[in-house]
Amino acid sequence: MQYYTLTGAKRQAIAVHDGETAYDLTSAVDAIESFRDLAHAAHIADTTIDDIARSLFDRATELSVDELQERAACPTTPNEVWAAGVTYHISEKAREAESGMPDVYLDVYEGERPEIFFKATPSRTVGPNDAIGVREDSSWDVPEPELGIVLYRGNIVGYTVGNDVSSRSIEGENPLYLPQAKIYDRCCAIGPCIATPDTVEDPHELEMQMTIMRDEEILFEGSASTSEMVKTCEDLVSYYTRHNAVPEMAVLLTGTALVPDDSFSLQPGDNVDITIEDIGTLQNSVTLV
Ligand code: DO4
Ligand code: MG
Repeated sequence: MQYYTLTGAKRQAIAVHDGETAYDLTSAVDAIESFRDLAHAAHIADTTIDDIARSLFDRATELSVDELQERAACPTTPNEVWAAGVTYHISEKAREAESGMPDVYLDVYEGERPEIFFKATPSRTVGPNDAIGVREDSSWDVPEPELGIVLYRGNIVGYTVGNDVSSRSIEGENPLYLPQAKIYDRCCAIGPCIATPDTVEDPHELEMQMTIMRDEEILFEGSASTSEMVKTCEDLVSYYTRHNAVPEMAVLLTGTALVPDDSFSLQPGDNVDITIEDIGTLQNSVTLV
């Protein structure tokens, strides 16, 4: 099932789409108003999030699918967003090309230990239909479409679409500048929903597409599959949670499979659409930060 956090005039609500009908679960139980509340309830009841949701259907108000899309906000407020890098061949090649120190990227692409880095806090993360940021002190900026793993207490409870917006000029100057290339205001987007593992049967077989528009013109259009990833989601989660007291709710992005040509850089006013099979489309505009 797919879970949407909805903004509203009075309060937020958590809604679910089971493939046929959409339900406002908060209308059934006031105390459940976020994906985290559902995950918490499932944890206490020792059951799945989908089972908790199903148990509320007969008391919940039905919604139209249009309303889900129109009112969709950030699907969860993760305490932390982390990201993996150089998990696809195309990303490894792009990093080698932009860097004066290409060997570090080849070593991590081929190595057993993945590159996993801190990406964002809730204050730096935006949801669907909000603006992602490009830094004013950067000259080369790209969206990075990535499958996001949603974790509750370190366990996989769902998947979302993520955008690891990045400065290639800052990272390319020196790999030690990575935190500045990756972490800044509006550097991360997730959404439009969280699809639970029963809905995403195999996270390693998902088609993804990205389209970048400027003034009604398509500047980039590309597609890839998560089957091209050299690591598994389980591997990435295992390294992220190792010797690391992970927070209650986290998102782990799994690396980019799509890299626009080197001549491309995001500009304020651009629109980025990222679609991942079984999850949906994350749409964001671009602003200067
Ligand atoms: O080492 C740089 C990070 C690469 C990255 O974010 C990616 O491959 O998605
Ligand atoms: Mg990335």
